[in-house]
Amino acid sequence: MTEYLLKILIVGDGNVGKSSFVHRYVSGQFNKTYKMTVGVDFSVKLLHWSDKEKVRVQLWDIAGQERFISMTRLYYKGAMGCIVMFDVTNSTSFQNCHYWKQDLDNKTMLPNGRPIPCILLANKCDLSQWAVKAESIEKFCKANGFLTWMETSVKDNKNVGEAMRRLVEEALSLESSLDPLQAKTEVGLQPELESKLSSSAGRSCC
Ligand SMILES: Nc1nc2c(ncn2[C@@H]2O[C@H](COP(=O)(O)OP(=O)(O)OP(=O)(O)O)[C@@H](O)[C@H]2O)c(=O)[nH]1
Ligand SMILES: [Mg+2]
Repeated sequence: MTEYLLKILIVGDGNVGKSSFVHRYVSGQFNKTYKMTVGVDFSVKLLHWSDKEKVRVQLWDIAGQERFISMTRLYYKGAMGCIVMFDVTNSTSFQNCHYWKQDLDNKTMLPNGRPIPCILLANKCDLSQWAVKAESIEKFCKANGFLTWMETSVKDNKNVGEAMRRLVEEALSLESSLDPLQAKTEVGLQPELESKLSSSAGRSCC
């Protein structure tokens, strides 16, 4: 059995639903109340990807409030994929996805020098007051090198698993085309990191 470790980032403005997304993906639950992330939260989900492969998805849920943004370089290191999220009822959070994508591309890359694969998520699609048109999202997605975009509702559990599946698939395909030794080696967590990780709800470390 080969086990892959994939570090996935979740970025975007504050209050767009990043922590809710991670919570839904890892524990299947949704919480209505907003609890601001401070620094970064960690979660892990173990996927039985195939008969021969397990994937340990390590989710780095990065605080979106402006005061935490100076730390991002530290958090991005070693990531193999990213979700950039905005809230469809908040046009500023959509416009700021440009900033988030640039921040990622400027501060991190894959071992082969290419940008890390990113999916753009239009969250809170259950709400009726959309402030962003689907055509604008499509255009923005193509112009900024995203793999794809999807509308999600963490509240209604729409496209949460699908988005993650697409991203993990892409990250795995890149990894195996890079360095077979690196890709096929069984990987463990760094001990100091492992102590900070929880298997369900994340915990702040900074
Ligand atoms: N209607 C609706 N509300 C949502 C959805 N996803 C998240 N929310 C709500 O949006 C609020 C913010 O969610 P969080 O997940 O804490 O936001 P965040 O992006 O992690 O914010 P920061 O930690 O500040 O960066 C919470 O009150 C959630 O219940 C959704 O799909 N639909
Ligand atoms: Mg959060």
